[in-house]
Amino acid sequence: MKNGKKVLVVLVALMVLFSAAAMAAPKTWTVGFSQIGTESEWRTADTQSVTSAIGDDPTLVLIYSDAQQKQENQIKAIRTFIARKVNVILFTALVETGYGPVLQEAAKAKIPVIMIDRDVQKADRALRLTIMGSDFVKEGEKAGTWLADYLKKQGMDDGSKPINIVELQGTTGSAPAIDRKTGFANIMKQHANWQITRSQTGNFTTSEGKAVMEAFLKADKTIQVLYAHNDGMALGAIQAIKEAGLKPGKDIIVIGVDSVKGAFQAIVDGEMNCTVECNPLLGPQAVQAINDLRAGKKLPAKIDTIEGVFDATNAAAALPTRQY
Ligand code: GZL
Repeated sequence: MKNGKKVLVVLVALMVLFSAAAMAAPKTWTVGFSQIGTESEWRTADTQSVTSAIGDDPTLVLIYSDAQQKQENQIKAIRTFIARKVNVILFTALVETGYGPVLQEAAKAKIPVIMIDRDVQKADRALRLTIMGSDFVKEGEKAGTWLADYLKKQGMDDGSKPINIVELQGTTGSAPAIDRKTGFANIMKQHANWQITRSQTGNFTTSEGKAVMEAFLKADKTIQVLYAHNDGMALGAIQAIKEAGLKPGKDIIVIGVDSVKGAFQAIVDGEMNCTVECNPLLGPQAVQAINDLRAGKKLPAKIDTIEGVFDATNAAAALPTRQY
């Protein structure tokens, strides 16, 4: 074969190879991620997991927004993502309501929305593709079930004497606050002598959890149990209980949700009794969902995370391997 022809054959072969490679390699996608803030250790771990998982994928470009716990900032960020024509929006809803119009705008712009952690209200769920995260109702039920078992083992509940419970709620209107309250109430239905005598939001922060518990303790000297919708508020309440001259974990049973390291340490120190796990490490699942979307796959309506319950029987063994 003449040299000229050989060169032509090689060139054509190279062009075919490159075009095949180009076809196979996923197109670079831009991801708009609207996170709600930095209110808790849980949130910090969640943000770190999602942003590093996206950062580790060379075919994904991240535009990140921290709403600083303000819904209007989230709505502005999503509008910016739409204006910048991102390929997909990742979004944690600060509260359940108020996102319908901006989700309509994303749908109109044909930009898919994947919810992580907290979902929007039922009426708006047709506007987003899926929700990945925990079952907050189950978390509340796990907290109530653990308490029933513990009270029984301690011989503290004969089924008739009142059990005085106070509750530190999460951010008012948020999915975890609504659902963790519902889940715990589901278990309370089996215990007519249990009473939630005081219930107030501590907004998922340690400082507000401490302040509200201080007020509870001033008003009520007969508190037996604290159910906090996250460990951050429980840890703040533990400070308030100690400053009131009481022993957290003994004089008052302390239950939290999240399973952050601080809760494990408090359990090991005997100052907390139980934490229900809520896994923030959603990054790998988020990137998997984006890649499935890019490959044209249909996403499931809900992508669940696996979680446990920790107390004095298993916290010390688990603490060394905890990632958040
Ligand atoms: C739950 C998450 C909650 C955590 C809190 O998935 O939305 O928000 O339980 C965090 O610690 O502030």
